[in-house]
Amino acid sequence: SMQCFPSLVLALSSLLGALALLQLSLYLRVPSRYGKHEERLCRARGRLPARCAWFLQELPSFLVPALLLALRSPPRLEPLGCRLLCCLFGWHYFYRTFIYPFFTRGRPFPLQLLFFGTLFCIYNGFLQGYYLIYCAEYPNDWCTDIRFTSGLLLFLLGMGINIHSDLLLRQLRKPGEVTYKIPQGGLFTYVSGANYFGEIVEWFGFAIATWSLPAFAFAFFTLCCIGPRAYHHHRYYLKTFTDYPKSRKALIPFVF
Ligand code: NDX
Repeated sequence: SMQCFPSLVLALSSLLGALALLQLSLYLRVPSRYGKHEERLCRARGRLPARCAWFLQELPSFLVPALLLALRSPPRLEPLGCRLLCCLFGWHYFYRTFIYPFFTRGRPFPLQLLFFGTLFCIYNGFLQGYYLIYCAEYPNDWCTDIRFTSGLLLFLLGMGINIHSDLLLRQLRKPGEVTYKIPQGGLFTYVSGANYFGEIVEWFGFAIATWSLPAFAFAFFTLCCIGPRAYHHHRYYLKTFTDYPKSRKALIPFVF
């Protein structure tokens, strides 16, 4: 059976942090080229229908931790804190892999980004799963620790916002439609990137609840990945719709 190598966790978390910075430098000025930012920037590129692409890309984030869990002998069931924390990551990726792709009305996704996205999900799924299943040690009363409870609350709040906002975006289109409209309702009343805001809150909540380096690295990566994208979405809307609500911010309600 596998064992915990703290230096491996440190190395992989640091690399994730470095990837986050790379991502920030790449995508602050130009958006990552999928969805509404694709057409202008790259026309002739292989694509896969959004449903297959999101399913394939996100699957490793669910499968890799599940495999690590299955491989562990004896299976780790204690303490309760650990078990719950593994479940949070699993819940999110169950939604993202087995529910979100089957309802999406997004446009076909570029193969090249799908390739990198899948690699990323294998990497991160391994890091988070390996840490929680083989390394993490929590005291038996971790469930009542303020970090666990406040982190869990943030996680659930963020996940709720993310899922609700994904739903609002989906309802902007009829099946088969690929046009862009002004998102309305929910947190979109305040920000253009409501789904991204939710996702970021969610992973910072997870980081606080697990109080772990890998989870903070992933929350930081998420911020650097979809934070700039929220800003580019916002600029796209302002340019495309003359009647776009002027008080709406890019990512953080009332702030930015
Ligand atoms: N997938 C996370 N980096 C990413 C895919 C891209 O889960 O090379 C990271 C994730 C990957 C990225 C992933 C990792 C880094 C990559 C990057 C590509 C390049 C980058 C690999 C894995 C890279 C280095 C250099 C480090 C190697 O047609 P459409 O698709 O635009 O339709 C959209 C629709 N919609 C509208 N419909 C009507 N009217 C409007 N106005 C509309 N606006 C949007 O709604 C979609 O069908 C849907 C959602 O669109 P959008 O653009 O708001 O969200 P999207 O970016 O597609 O994300 C979908 C969900 C969302 O909830 C988000 O929070 C979550 O996934 N997500 C996304 C990205 C990363 C991530 C979470 C995370 O880091 N946690």
